[in-house]
Amino acid sequence: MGMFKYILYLALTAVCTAAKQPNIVFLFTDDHALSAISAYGSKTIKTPNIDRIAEEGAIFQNSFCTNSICGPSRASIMTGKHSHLNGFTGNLGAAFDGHQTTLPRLLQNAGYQTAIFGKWHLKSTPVGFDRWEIFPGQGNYYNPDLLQQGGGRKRYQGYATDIVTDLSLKWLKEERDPNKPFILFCQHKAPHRTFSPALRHLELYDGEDLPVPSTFFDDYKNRSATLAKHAMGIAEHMAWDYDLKVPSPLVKEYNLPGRNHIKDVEYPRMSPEQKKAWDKFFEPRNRELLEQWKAGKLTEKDLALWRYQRYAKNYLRTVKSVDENIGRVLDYLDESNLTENTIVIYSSDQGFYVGEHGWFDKRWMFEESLSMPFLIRWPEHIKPGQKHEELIQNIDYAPTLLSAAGAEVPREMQGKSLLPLVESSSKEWRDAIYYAYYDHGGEHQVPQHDGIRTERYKLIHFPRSEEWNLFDLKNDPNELVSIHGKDPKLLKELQSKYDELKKEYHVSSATIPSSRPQPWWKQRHKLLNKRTKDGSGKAEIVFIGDSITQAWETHGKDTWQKYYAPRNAVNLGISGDRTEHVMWRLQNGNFTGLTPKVAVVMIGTNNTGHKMQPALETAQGIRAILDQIRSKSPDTKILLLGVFPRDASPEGKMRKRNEEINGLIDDYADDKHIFYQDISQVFLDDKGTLPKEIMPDALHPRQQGYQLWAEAIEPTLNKLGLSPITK
Ligand code: SGN
Ligand code: CA
Repeated sequence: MGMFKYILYLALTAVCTAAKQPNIVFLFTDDHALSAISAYGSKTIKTPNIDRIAEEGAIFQNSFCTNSICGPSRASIMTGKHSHLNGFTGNLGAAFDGHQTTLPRLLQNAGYQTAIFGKWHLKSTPVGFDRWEIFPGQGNYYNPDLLQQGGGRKRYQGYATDIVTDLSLKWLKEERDPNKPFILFCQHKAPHRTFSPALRHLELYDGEDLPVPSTFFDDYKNRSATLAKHAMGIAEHMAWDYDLKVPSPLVKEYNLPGRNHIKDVEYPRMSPEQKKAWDKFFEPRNRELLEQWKAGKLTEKDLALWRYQRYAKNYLRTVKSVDENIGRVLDYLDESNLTENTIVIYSSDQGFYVGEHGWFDKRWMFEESLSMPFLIRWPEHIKPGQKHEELIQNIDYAPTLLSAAGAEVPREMQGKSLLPLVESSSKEWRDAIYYAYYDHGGEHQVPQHDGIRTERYKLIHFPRSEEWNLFDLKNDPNELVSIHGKDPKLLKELQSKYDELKKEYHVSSATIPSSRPQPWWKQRHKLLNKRTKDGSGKAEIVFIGDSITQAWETHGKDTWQKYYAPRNAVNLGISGDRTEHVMWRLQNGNFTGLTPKVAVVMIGTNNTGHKMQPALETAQGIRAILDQIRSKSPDTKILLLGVFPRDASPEGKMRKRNEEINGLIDDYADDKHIFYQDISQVFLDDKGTLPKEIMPDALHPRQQGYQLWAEAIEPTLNKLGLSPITK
């Protein structure tokens, strides 16, 4: 081949390779601890199929979640953003807004077919998937129901992990278009609570004792006082029947001490044959325990250890089914010649405690639950056998996959592509990650906290008890002694890193849903919930905001009567609210069931007035509110108003800050769902001053101000579908 031809050949291969988008198989589980994967050095289980992904690709030893709980972790994966920006801060909050910028939607735009099977758990209907079939909520292990794309649900006979794999393989083999690249999210329930194994794995570990973690009898000393208040102890908080498979009647009959407050939900779903096999295994083993207890042979400590063994074995048995099913998917890729150009990832929404600190569950920022497994294989691009130490996070997944697909990574995504690490062993990387948990209290009594982890240290802040904890992971890998008081210099250093990261990720109070403590506020929130309920199906227009909105009830009353009462309008304003309070209200009933044609949003001036919050933070709070309304009522058109002017003089600091906010939020208009209007001018005189007759305190409009407001937005409301008011 001549030189010219050779260069042409090289160029053509480059073009062809670049154009060949990889397929993606995202294998995902719920609550899978690193301690239960042999590639991560498990002492208790062999997971040859998961390990195979690491052997033929790369494994990340320092892989973490943004927020150690199900929905939030999944939302971070979908959006490439931390919880406070994607709006899904906790399982207890609002549904995920799938209309924001997400990985599946962007991949669809890049020509991909997208499918998801199994656990979704983001409350809203999946957006951006050509094909989906998902568990309602947490889903079940035995004979599970799956929500159907066309509506309704379907019950499958069998074990969930097998069924989710069957559906995934069926889609790969028979349903997708073989000429297009695809992403498949194959998402299992296992090994989540209630830790119910497949029948074929019941005998695994039978008659053996698993090693007990060295921290099993943790005394919770030398760390935050909140630790001892947990409700996730294997000994104290697991239920005999529900978690440990010792049926309630037996517990009562033998007077077994310990919680027995919930009944197993899986057993009643089983077929007679399944029940028979289940009982055949558990009954004699339960009897043995009960007889020993009756004979006075067991101490409390013995019972705690028995509970640990029963729990850990069942947990690991469910992992066994995951590993086998991953083997099935890898085999299929081999058989169909897809292996070379398919990215395979194995990960789980967070880690888990399998006895460490005496616990089950997750949430705390300790290593066991902060960690996420992350293994990636892509034979065409990733040299096999790589072990990585970089600090990675679930916000990195979307940028990684988008880059691999040749799609642009939107600037709003906060993660970074991992491809430079695995393809070219780049050394440029972050030196710390930020973590935040928001579901304060709740089922397992874990307090709100956030913090950072560097290669060697972990700093945790507990805002409600105003405590700091600091761990040296090198000398204290089990995180048993906080050294925050012993090394003030180090504490300070890490605190400034913490501040730096919070700034970098735009963590601010403005986007974190918060309630207010005053009784009158709670009272009014309840009243607004009632208005919401009364207005559902009737209200054509809803106003959301702070005191300026609330005062439609006083100064604006006459105008309201004329313009909005005939449209069954609902006023959702509360005096003194900032963006974070409105978010909390929206998550707690203040919009549920409302489907107005238009929602008018005007909020943010208290973020300025109370704390001179940076404009970008307030704007992000406003964005989060828009997302919430969108997810609650997708057909409602939102009229976002520029924050009203404050400070009499155009040179006023707060005036300028509000203008800065408006300069950011006008971008949120897509003129499809969100419309923006700045009516500031109608309040100002020709010098830009706020006249006293209109806003005597240079913040709250008087009667005339409300009339001007209504007149200014009326044409817009008409354009958005409200019939003109008959005067
Ligand atoms: C359920 C579990 C909890 C678990 C949460 C969150 N209780 O509420 O033990 O912490 O899910 O898990 S259960 O009685 O319903 O099993 S998550 O994985 O969805 O975040
Ligand atoms: Ca989970």
